[in-house]
Amino acid sequence: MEKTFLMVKPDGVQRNLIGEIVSRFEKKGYQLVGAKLMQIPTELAEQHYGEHKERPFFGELVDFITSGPVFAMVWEGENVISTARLMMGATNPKESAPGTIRGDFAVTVGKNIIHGSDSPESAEREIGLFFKQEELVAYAKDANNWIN
Ligand code: RTP
Ligand code: MG
Repeated sequence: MEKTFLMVKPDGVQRNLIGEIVSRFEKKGYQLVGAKLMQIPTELAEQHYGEHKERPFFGELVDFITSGPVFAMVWEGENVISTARLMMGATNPKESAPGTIRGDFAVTVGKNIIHGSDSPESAEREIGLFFKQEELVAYAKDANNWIN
Protein backbone atom coordinates (compact mmCIF):
# COMPACT_ATOMS: atom_id res chain seq x y z
CA MET A 1 0.00 0.00 0.00
CA GLU A 2 1.25 3.51 -0.86
CA LYS A 3 2.86 5.55 1.92
CA THR A 4 3.72 9.23 2.26
CA PHE A 5 5.66 11.43 4.65
CA LEU A 6 3.68 14.31 6.19
CA MET A 7 4.92 16.73 8.81
CA VAL A 8 3.21 19.43 10.88
CA LYS A 9 5.76 22.26 10.72
CA PRO A 10 6.80 24.29 13.82
CA ASP A 11 4.07 26.90 13.17
CA GLY A 12 1.40 24.19 13.11
CA VAL A 13 2.67 22.70 16.38
CA GLN A 14 2.79 26.16 18.04
CA ARG A 15 -0.75 26.90 16.85
CA ASN A 16 -2.16 23.64 18.28
CA LEU A 17 -3.04 22.23 14.86
CA ILE A 18 -1.58 18.70 15.26
CA GLY A 19 -4.96 17.24 16.24
CA GLU A 20 -6.87 19.06 13.48
CA ILE A 21 -4.42 17.87 10.84
CA VAL A 22 -4.29 14.25 12.07
CA SER A 23 -8.08 14.29 12.21
CA ARG A 24 -8.43 15.37 8.56
CA PHE A 25 -6.33 12.48 7.28
CA GLU A 26 -8.03 9.98 9.61
CA LYS A 27 -11.48 11.10 8.52
CA LYS A 28 -10.50 10.98 4.86
CA GLY A 29 -9.78 7.27 5.30
CA TYR A 30 -6.00 7.12 5.55
CA GLN A 31 -4.13 5.17 8.17
CA LEU A 32 -1.36 6.46 10.43
CA VAL A 33 1.55 3.99 10.47
CA GLY A 34 4.26 6.08 12.17
CA ALA A 35 4.52 9.35 14.10
CA LYS A 36 6.81 11.31 16.38
CA LEU A 37 7.22 14.77 17.85
CA MET A 38 10.80 15.83 17.25
CA GLN A 39 13.22 18.71 16.93
CA ILE A 40 14.92 18.46 13.52
CA PRO A 41 18.74 18.70 13.61
CA THR A 42 20.16 21.23 11.08
CA GLU A 43 21.86 18.50 9.07
CA LEU A 44 18.63 16.56 8.62
CA ALA A 45 16.77 19.76 7.62
CA GLU A 46 19.41 20.48 4.97
CA GLN A 47 19.10 16.92 3.62
CA HIS A 48 15.30 16.99 3.68
CA TYR A 49 15.13 20.27 1.75
CA GLY A 50 18.28 19.50 -0.33
CA GLU A 51 16.44 20.14 -3.62
CA HIS A 52 16.14 23.82 -2.60
CA LYS A 53 19.73 24.43 -1.51
CA GLU A 54 20.46 26.92 -4.31
CA ARG A 55 17.25 28.87 -3.73
CA PRO A 56 17.44 32.30 -2.01
CA PHE A 57 15.06 31.17 0.76
CA PHE A 58 17.03 28.02 1.69
CA GLY A 59 18.64 29.50 4.82
CA GLU A 60 15.33 30.82 6.10
CA LEU A 61 13.64 27.52 5.33
CA VAL A 62 16.19 25.53 7.34
CA ASP A 63 16.08 28.06 10.21
CA PHE A 64 12.28 27.86 10.28
CA ILE A 65 11.94 24.08 10.14
CA THR A 66 14.52 23.71 12.96
CA SER A 67 13.03 26.52 15.08
CA GLY A 68 10.78 24.28 17.18
CA PRO A 69 9.32 20.80 17.33
CA VAL A 70 7.63 19.25 14.31
CA PHE A 71 5.18 16.34 14.22
CA ALA A 72 6.53 13.83 11.67
CA MET A 73 4.15 11.20 10.32
CA VAL A 74 3.87 8.38 7.84
CA TRP A 75 0.41 7.80 6.35
CA GLU A 76 -0.76 4.90 4.24
CA GLY A 77 -3.58 4.43 1.73
CA GLU A 78 -4.68 4.45 -1.88
CA ASN A 79 -3.14 7.41 -3.77
CA VAL A 80 -2.12 8.94 -0.43
CA ILE A 81 0.87 10.85 -1.90
CA SER A 82 -1.09 12.93 -4.41
CA THR A 83 -4.31 13.13 -2.39
CA ALA A 84 -2.46 14.42 0.69
CA ARG A 85 -0.96 17.17 -1.49
CA LEU A 86 -4.46 18.12 -2.63
CA MET A 87 -5.67 18.18 0.97
CA MET A 88 -2.69 20.41 1.93
CA GLY A 89 -3.39 22.96 -0.81
CA ALA A 90 -1.00 25.07 -2.87
CA THR A 91 2.43 25.93 -1.42
CA ASN A 92 1.58 29.62 -1.19
CA PRO A 93 -1.47 30.13 1.05
CA LYS A 94 -2.42 33.10 -1.15
CA GLU A 95 -3.34 30.48 -3.75
CA SER A 96 -4.46 27.54 -1.61
CA ALA A 97 -8.19 26.91 -1.83
CA PRO A 98 -10.44 27.21 1.22
CA GLY A 99 -11.10 23.72 2.51
CA THR A 100 -7.44 22.76 2.21
CA ILE A 101 -5.14 22.80 5.24
CA ARG A 102 -3.06 25.72 4.00
CA GLY A 103 -6.15 27.45 2.63
CA ASP A 104 -7.87 27.23 5.99
CA PHE A 105 -5.00 27.86 8.41
CA ALA A 106 -2.10 29.69 6.72
CA VAL A 107 -1.43 33.20 5.41
CA THR A 108 2.16 33.32 4.20
CA VAL A 109 4.39 30.98 2.15
CA GLY A 110 7.15 30.81 4.77
CA LYS A 111 4.73 29.56 7.45
CA ASN A 112 2.49 27.13 5.62
CA ILE A 113 1.76 24.64 8.42
CA ILE A 114 2.42 21.30 6.75
CA HIS A 115 4.90 19.43 4.57
CA GLY A 116 3.99 16.53 2.31
CA SER A 117 6.07 14.41 -0.07
CA ASP A 118 5.53 15.48 -3.70
CA SER A 119 6.20 12.14 -5.49
CA PRO A 120 6.74 8.41 -4.82
CA GLU A 121 10.52 8.99 -4.97
CA SER A 122 10.33 11.86 -2.44
CA ALA A 123 8.08 9.81 -0.17
CA GLU A 124 10.51 6.91 -0.07
CA ARG A 125 13.48 9.21 0.49
CA GLU A 126 11.79 11.30 3.21
CA ILE A 127 10.34 8.32 5.09
CA GLY A 128 13.88 6.88 5.12
CA LEU A 129 15.36 10.16 6.40
CA PHE A 130 12.91 10.51 9.31
CA PHE A 131 11.96 6.95 10.31
CA LYS A 132 13.71 3.67 10.97
CA GLN A 133 11.95 0.64 9.51
CA GLU A 134 11.08 -0.61 13.03
CA GLU A 135 9.31 2.69 13.84
CA LEU A 136 6.65 1.98 11.20
CA VAL A 137 3.75 -0.23 12.22
CA ALA A 138 1.79 -2.51 9.89
CA TYR A 139 -1.69 -3.20 11.24
CA ALA A 140 -5.16 -3.96 9.92
CA LYS A 141 -8.20 -1.79 10.61
CA ASP A 142 -11.63 -3.24 10.06
CA ALA A 143 -12.93 0.21 9.05
CA ASN A 144 -10.77 0.10 5.91
CA ASN A 145 -13.13 -2.53 4.50
CA TRP A 146 -15.70 0.22 4.17
CA ILE A 147 -13.35 2.56 2.29
CA ASN A 148 -11.43 0.44 -0.26
P1 RTP B 1 6.91 21.45 1.37
O1 RTP B 1 8.10 20.83 0.65
O2 RTP B 1 7.30 22.19 2.61
O3 RTP B 1 5.83 20.44 1.57
O4 RTP B 1 6.25 22.54 0.42
P2 RTP B 1 5.92 22.42 -1.11
O5 RTP B 1 6.37 21.08 -1.65
O6 RTP B 1 4.50 22.78 -1.31
O7 RTP B 1 6.83 23.56 -1.72
P3 RTP B 1 8.38 23.53 -2.12
O8 RTP B 1 8.51 24.11 -3.47
O9 RTP B 1 8.96 22.17 -1.88
O10 RTP B 1 9.00 24.57 -1.09
C1 RTP B 1 9.39 24.16 0.20
C2 RTP B 1 9.03 25.24 1.18
O11 RTP B 1 9.84 26.38 0.96
C3 RTP B 1 9.13 27.55 1.30
N1 RTP B 1 9.14 28.46 0.19
N2 RTP B 1 9.38 29.73 0.33
N3 RTP B 1 9.88 32.47 -0.16
C4 RTP B 1 9.49 31.68 -1.15
O12 RTP B 1 9.31 32.10 -2.26
C5 RTP B 1 9.29 30.27 -0.88
N4 RTP B 1 9.00 29.34 -1.77
C6 RTP B 1 8.90 28.17 -1.08
C7 RTP B 1 7.71 27.15 1.62
O13 RTP B 1 7.54 27.17 3.03
C8 RTP B 1 7.59 25.75 1.08
O14 RTP B 1 6.68 24.97 1.80
MG1 MG C 1 8.27 20.32 -1.36
